[in-house]
Amino acid sequence: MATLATMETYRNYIDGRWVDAEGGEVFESTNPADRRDIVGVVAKSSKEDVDRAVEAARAAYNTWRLVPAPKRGEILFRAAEALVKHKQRLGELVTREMGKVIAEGLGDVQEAIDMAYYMAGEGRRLAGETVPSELPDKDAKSFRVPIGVFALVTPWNFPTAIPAWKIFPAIMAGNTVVFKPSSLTAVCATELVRILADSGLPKGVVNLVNGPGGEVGEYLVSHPGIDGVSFTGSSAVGMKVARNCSLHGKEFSCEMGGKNAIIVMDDADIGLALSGVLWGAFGTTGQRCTAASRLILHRDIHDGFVDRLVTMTKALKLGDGLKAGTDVGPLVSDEQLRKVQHYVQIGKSDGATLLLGGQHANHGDLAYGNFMEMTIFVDVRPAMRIAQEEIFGPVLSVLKARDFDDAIAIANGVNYGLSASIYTRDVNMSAQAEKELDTGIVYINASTIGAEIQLPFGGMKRSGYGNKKDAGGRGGALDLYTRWKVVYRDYSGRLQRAQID
Ligand code: UN1
Repeated sequence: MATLATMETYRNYIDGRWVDAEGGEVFESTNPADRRDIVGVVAKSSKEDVDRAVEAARAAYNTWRLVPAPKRGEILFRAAEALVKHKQRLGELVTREMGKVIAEGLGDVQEAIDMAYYMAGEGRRLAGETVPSELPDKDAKSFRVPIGVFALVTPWNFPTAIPAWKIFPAIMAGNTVVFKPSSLTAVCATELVRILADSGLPKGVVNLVNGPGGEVGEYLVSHPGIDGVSFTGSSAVGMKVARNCSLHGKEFSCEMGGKNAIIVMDDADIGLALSGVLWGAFGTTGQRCTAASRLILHRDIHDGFVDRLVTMTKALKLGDGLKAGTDVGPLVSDEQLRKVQHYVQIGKSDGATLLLGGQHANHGDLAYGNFMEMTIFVDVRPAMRIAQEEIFGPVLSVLKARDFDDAIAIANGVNYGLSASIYTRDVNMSAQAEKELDTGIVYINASTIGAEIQLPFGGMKRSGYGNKKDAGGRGGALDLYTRWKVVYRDYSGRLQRAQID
């Protein structure tokens, strides 16, 4: 276990240099599986640090936007190679700082690797259109241009993947960025930026400022030197960001929560559905915006399914994600633990039946961590708060549906719309579900989590503000980080009038 004396300080990265916060202040990032373990001491920034970072990004933008995109992509290719080389170390760091089990810590880094290779290649495409003109000797084309300086504000639940979703496409497209990660995973964020810095990125293209979201994050996103904001986090903060950006004409994308449902129909492969429910509800300790927090069971299979689910859930081992055999890690912080416990109380007082879990687990090895038992509520009605609000923990609300239409209505009857899933063997029913589920992502015979980076990621309704998705695919990240420019070139040497001649 590290002690403060041996501890490295994780500094800000501004204009190509690792620097302390102006005020010299620091904060600690701790291991959620054992709060005595300090993962790192991190620079605690203030407004002055943000000003310097924005200034550096503005200056770098003038030259970076003119670097040919394939050359920008080459730097990401080198970063991808470095991430592969350091995958094990970084994966362990993700687990130590955020708590997810090591297989998922490695998966987090793998998602960053995937995005790095994908965007490295995109540097050689970044395609626009060439279309025929309606007039002779005239050509017409469109191409993507960068937008300027982006503020990237990221959550703690994917400490390397979500920053990668945002930073890599933004810089490949020619923008420069100021990156403000969650303070809970500042060390992982710093390691990611180190890899980029060591991959030959010119100074000022990526700037990192660590510090409290309420102060540093808010100041950053409303800074007049910022042209666009990409935010992933809570709905309350996202709404504020969206309002502020609209007011000042900034590009923005806010990815927020979910209340994702898995529907299991009476004809489903029950074993397959059970494994998908366990993975979706308790993987990452329920701390994904795509987590399955509602299970909608066809009434004919409800009781048998719940029995098997409880038995399988009891067999999952809660513990330190770095230890072999652990299935589910801690919650990221004490604050999250309290929030999840509060929802358990709400569920009980709203009349749902607590079938399993519901307690803070603090016996033996778990004494110093933020561990929460895996929790299952049955007799949940659609209007209950535990069936409507995002809990972001290992709490599953089970609802009963009469038939397919009822199941779809329950699934859609929430303000969120990120991810949904249906288990059925009926091909027609799966096609209907695909059409009717009002979510950005639909899974058929698979859980609600595990989106891949080559397609857009984002939700409908309150799951996202801004008309752009911030990650994945050309319809996602590239649309957010670029604008279309159109050029008409008339080489006829005479006045030609479109729509008239
Ligand atoms: C998130 O929880 O914010 O689709 C992102 C998934 C992951 C990303 C989740 N690839 O579950």
